[in-house]
Amino acid sequence: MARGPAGAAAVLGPLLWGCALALQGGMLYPRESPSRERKELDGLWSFRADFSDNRRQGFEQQWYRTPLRESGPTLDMPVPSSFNDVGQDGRLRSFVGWVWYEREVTLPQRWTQDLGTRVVLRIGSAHYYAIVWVNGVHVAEHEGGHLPFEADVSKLVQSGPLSSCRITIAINNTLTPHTLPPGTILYQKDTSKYPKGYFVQNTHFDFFNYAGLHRPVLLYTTPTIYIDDITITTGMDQNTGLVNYKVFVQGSEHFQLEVRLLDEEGKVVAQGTGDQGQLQVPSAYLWWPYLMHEHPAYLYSLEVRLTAQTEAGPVSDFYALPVGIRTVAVTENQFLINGKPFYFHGVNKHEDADIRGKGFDWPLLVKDFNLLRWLGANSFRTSHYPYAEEVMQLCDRYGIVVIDESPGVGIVLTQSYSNVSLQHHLEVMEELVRRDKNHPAVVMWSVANEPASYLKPAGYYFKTLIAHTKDLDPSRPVTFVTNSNYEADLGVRLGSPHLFSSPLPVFWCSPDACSNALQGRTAPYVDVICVNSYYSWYHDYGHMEVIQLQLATQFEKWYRTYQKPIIQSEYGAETIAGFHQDPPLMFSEEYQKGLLEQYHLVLDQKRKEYVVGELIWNFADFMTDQSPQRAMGNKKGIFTRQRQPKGAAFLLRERYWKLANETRYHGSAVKSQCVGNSPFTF
Ligand code: BDP
Repeated sequence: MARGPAGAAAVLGPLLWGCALALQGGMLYPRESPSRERKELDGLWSFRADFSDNRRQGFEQQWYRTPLRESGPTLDMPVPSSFNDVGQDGRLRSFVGWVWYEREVTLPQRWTQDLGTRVVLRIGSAHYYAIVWVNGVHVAEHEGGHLPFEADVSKLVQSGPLSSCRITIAINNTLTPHTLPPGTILYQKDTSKYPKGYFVQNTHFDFFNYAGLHRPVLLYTTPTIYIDDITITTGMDQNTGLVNYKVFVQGSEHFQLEVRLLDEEGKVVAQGTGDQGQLQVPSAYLWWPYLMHEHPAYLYSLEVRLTAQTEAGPVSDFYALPVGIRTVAVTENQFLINGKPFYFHGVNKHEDADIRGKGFDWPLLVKDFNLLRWLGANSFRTSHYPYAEEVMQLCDRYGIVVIDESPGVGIVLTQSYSNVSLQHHLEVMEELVRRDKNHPAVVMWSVANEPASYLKPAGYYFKTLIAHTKDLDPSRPVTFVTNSNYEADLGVRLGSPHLFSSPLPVFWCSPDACSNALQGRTAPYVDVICVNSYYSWYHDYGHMEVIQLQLATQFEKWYRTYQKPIIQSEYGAETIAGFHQDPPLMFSEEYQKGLLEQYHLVLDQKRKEYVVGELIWNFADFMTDQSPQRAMGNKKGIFTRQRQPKGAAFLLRERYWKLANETRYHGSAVKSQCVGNSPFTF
């Protein structure tokens, strides 16, 4: 959440600023339109890590006041990228504390002179805590490394003769028990073993804590009276598609709004006026997942035009939002998309690659989507944090279904269940839902991965978190991913009734589920049980013969207790590409394949009953902290970190295409997707 001025004192201490819930304003993706321009700030920035003992030198010397090069030496740092792996200095790879980024930008004259123009700085992600100055003036702070934040910098860039501005961003990657994900700083005080002041960052999750400006940074404009947010929900009434819209405007209370829905050919199929309403689309094309229909991922475009009169004359703002018409519903044993059973055959991913770490990269992204489609994968989970907005946009375009996960990974310490942590987690869900609510590809929210849900405070924590997420978005089911024993888990169990309330129609719950909830009979914390297990990997090492029994028991126990659909949300085996051993031994490609096959035998039985999905761990090998368990990272990928297939990728490909053929609802050919933007029609 973007915050007002706060002490920059949080260096390695806890980052705990209280903040009232309920976000101010929207976070629409910055798209060009006849009224909006963009200026990308990707490329080389000046960079310095603050290696001073207390990591506070940058604040003490106010590095933001003058160009960074004047306060000491700087490095060239690519944006977007993690800073860790691009250099040759080992200290930077494992650096913990504040780093400083700076960029000088030349602005178009109109932006600095036209007072009817609003200039906004948007940072796609800065991991983990960021403070931003423009021309030395504090403009924003944000906690959380995986969601965008903005600052209106109009006044600053329009206040003087300058046609350039200097953007300084200080970023701290320290994780504490109250950050998401949580972590702890361990100070080593034994001076016979460690130098004075020695500390390390410990985490409770299994991926490297890459840091920096991971996603695009840009400036964009809107008029001063502007479309601030749009919320869409969709439904079907027989063959008629329903698009419920709500438009939020800032800058004036006196304005007119017109909306038009265009099909892929650019034809207007429905229109309306006012800030909310329902558009009806006769014989609508539905948004179908990849491989479920011959024309998957049909996207309409919702064009919104705002007009207002000001003393300076008329003002218009335009925004076009891709819209997929689809429904999501959950029954006792099925996950339904557009009323048809959907089976998740997909992957878990990470934002991770050589050199750039978690830095956004178009070639990598397109390669990953080509691999997903080659594999016949119809879905993935954004394990274990929200991915870049551009990733979500490609999912919409290609029909790849998403379980959208928060950075709630590694919640295992009692302190991480405190009110401070819960409040921050609630805010993160607000930011996530605000950003991703309009993506048809997103069919479920996951609030966490493998928390210590057997701890006492977990029940209240997850009940509150899930109820809040449902309040934010009553149109999608909510889950969290568990690896607990079904009896010990306090987060998944049945709880007190939660009534679904929304100004817009509720589409996701089946009539029975809704009426049960309304009668107060059952109101589960989660709507779908997502369970991770690593049989014959983290225990019973090497004994693949136990998998079938253990997996069947796992499914039966969960299902008989809760009568909810189940997704096998992780399973897999560490595999070093090129290691071969037959009969299979752990770490060989043969072992990975053998283990998957054992899982598949049980999945094939249970998917006829209540299992609604299987997501392999992991799509690709990825970097982790160093430990004796990890040989240069986690190697459970079916692709290497360089995206080359291991043997298991071919096995999975065969399976996924077979599953797709069995579960396809309509047609066979997959239409290639047009990914261009159509011109505005207003
Ligand atoms: C699971 C975690 C995942 C790990 C995986 C593993 O959810 O983040 O990477 O185990 O150990 O429990 O490979």
